[in-house]
Amino acid sequence: MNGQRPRRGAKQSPSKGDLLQLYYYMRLTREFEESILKLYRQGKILGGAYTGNGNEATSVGSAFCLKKEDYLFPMHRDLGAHLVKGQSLRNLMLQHLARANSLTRGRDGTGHYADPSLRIYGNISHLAAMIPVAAGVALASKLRKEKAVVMTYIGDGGSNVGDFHESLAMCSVMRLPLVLIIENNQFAYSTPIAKQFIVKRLSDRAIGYGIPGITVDGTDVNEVYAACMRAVDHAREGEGPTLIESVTMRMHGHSAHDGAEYVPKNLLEEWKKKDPIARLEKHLTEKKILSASKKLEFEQKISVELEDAVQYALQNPYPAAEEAAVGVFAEQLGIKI
Ligand SMILES: Cc1ncc(C[n+]2csc(CCOP(=O)(O)OP(=O)(O)O)c2C)c(N)n1
Repeated sequence: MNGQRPRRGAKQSPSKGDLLQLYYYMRLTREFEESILKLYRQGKILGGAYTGNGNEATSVGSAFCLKKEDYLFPMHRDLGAHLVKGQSLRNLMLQHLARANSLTRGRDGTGHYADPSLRIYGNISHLAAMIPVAAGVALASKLRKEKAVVMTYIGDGGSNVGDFHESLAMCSVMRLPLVLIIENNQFAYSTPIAKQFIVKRLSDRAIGYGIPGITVDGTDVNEVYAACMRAVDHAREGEGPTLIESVTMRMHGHSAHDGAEYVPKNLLEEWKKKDPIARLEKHLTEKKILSASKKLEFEQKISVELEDAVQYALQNPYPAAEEAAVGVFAEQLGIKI
């Protein structure tokens, strides 16, 4: 813990029921992504396919701390956060398969989809450009006295972009309800962290803004949950932002096209031993929270849900060619310039 301390008081360890839910969502996230990779290799996904393999405890454990009225701004590896915030598998599958009735009406595959009805807002491709938008929503939440918290994410690479710092400067001074999570997954595309920064912990950057900063083991969902719960509570009580660094490993390439030959094999082997799902499963089994029959029940449920989502999405058409410019030009939106 660096800088200021966030307030105590929030429930900082998940209940048994919460732990089972976290396990379910982490497995659902991984298996959804596996099916996306399969569809990509079959040539059914036309753009990129990004996975958060290794990052499930972070994306799921963080979003799990939010309430319905809170705002979520996920990055490209945070599919688990979409699911926890209430997005359906069918919608996510339609989106990845770029179908006409998807969230972006088939204009985009992965990455830039939003669902304002769930208070999930879209990832902006330019790294860190989403943080000022999240900061703006946090300001709106404060001005409207909503008591709603804004949670957003950035990669280790993206945390070097100016927008990251400018947003933290503003949020700290205005005590805006923002929780900013750096997903330090060791690589920004092919650039290892040793070539990106020389601070030991990226959460040390919080000191410069006088806000709480904490680094957590991103393979341990209990740690992620505890840190995020405190940060969310701190923000909701009007105490301002928190910076959380979650240390994980990007177990796949940058995107499905990237074989990641530049990642040393022994590094991957080392991190594989800390797999967040296997780790939680071991914990839950040892504590007798997860029985063999419950595990089987989850496996069957996930398999049925995924099959339904894939079949449903594949049955839906791509958008018509003449739709391409709809919603792009002001006149079509009825806006007079
Ligand atoms: C400002 C900016 N620079 C470069 C890129 C190209 N780019 C897209 S993703 C990426 C790597 C991002 O690494 P990191 O922020 O660590 O997140 P990760 O993909 O590892 O989760 C790069 C360089 C971009 N989208 N925006």
